[in-house]
Amino acid sequence: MRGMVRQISEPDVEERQIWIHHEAIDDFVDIRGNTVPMDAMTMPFYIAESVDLTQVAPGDRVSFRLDVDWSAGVPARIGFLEVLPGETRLSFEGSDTPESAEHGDGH
Ligand SMILES: [Cu+2]
Repeated sequence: MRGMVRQISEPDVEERQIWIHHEAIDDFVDIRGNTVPMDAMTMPFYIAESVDLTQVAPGDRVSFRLDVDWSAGVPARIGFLEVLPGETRLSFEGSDTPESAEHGDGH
């Protein structure tokens, strides 16, 4: 998945979270095993212990893998995340929070 970082929780909280405006996901599989497309949106994600967020900041474009285990206490966590080049173009088509509206145009 890809998206833009909006916010990162303080590093000392028990369950770290990162808010990402993610692109549309065509192949999200829900708890019943149904494939349910998800529109682009900003939402919080839990993060695996192993993921280093020290080089990640709001405004960064990122690529990440969401690990889903519906039997776990926290069913979905980001297990891998990397920062993409700043010029990476993301598509937030269908989103209720378009990138241009939040950041203004021209950068
Ligand atoms: Cu979402």
